[in-house]
Amino acid sequence: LRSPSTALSLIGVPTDIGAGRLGAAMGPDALRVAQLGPALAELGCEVRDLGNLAGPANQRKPRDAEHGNLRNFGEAVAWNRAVHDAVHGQLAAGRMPLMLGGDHSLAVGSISAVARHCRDTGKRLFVLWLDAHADFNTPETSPSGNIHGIPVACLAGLGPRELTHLAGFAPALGPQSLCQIGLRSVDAQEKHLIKTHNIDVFDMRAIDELGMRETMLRALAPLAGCDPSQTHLHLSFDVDFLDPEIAPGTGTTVRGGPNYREAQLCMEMIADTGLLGSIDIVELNPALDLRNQTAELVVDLVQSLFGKSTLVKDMRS
Ligand code: HAR
Ligand code: MN
Ligand code: MN
Ligand code: MN
Repeated sequence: LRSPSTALSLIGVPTDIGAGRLGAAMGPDALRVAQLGPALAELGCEVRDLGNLAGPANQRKPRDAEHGNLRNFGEAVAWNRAVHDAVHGQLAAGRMPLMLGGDHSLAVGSISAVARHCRDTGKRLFVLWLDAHADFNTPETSPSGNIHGIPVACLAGLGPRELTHLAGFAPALGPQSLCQIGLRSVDAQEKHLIKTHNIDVFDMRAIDELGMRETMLRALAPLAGCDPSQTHLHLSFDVDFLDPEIAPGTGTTVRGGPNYREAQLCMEMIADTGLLGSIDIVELNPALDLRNQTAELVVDLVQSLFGKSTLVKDMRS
């Protein structure tokens, strides 16, 4: 059970610098319009909205051979430095950072900061990555040059030094500390990297075959019995994890994702670990949404992450 006084810091990261299309920069405000802060305060969290981080504008630069053949490289590094510093600062102050993205490139900054915090404090880090995509391209394998397709590789130590070494060491994340769930659009070379790095993956085929409950039991098994004072669970939640029928407001939808009830169970089982220490909410794109329904759905799901339960016989709800 989560203590009722979780000190939560909302950090807006209004950028689409790593994405192929514009609009994710409006994600933080869409989440505020959907009342994310008040929804969590209602559950007993002590919520502080720190406002938005600042960073360079998206000039939609083409791939640049001088910068690892990536798009908007310098700008993405600047955003990630800002994210890294903000997240590390909040963790050091004993607060739980919740990133309001922003595209998924920001996870390089946030997770590298969590890794640094865990190294500072001797905690064990575990990252759950909910996504339709693996985000495990390297600059060499990336078909698009979009930096939101490479954060996992950067965290695993593959990629430009400016992104792999934000924490001051690399890799920020050992492959055994990562589990990916919901994948259904993975490039051939990403599959190869996932295999060689032995990443724990529960793709949609696995969810179809096992069901969400068994998937989550297996995904969270490495955390069974972990002491909350010595374990930090980071959730990186790409909105395109969800089926596009319920979550159209994101830039790279892929059909065949988890439905509403599967997503709720996923969140509730993460909440049940009591180990959650930081969160990214990424790839929400209000320009593609209908009446902010995707932001409202995300708020609903995040409430479940913080202990709002559909269990009837549960005193928490
Ligand atoms: N794999 C593709 C690429 O690297 C697409 C990545 C897509 N986007 C995301 N990330 N939304 O999860 O370009
Ligand atoms: Mn901590
Ligand atoms: Mn992603
Ligand atoms: Mn994705």
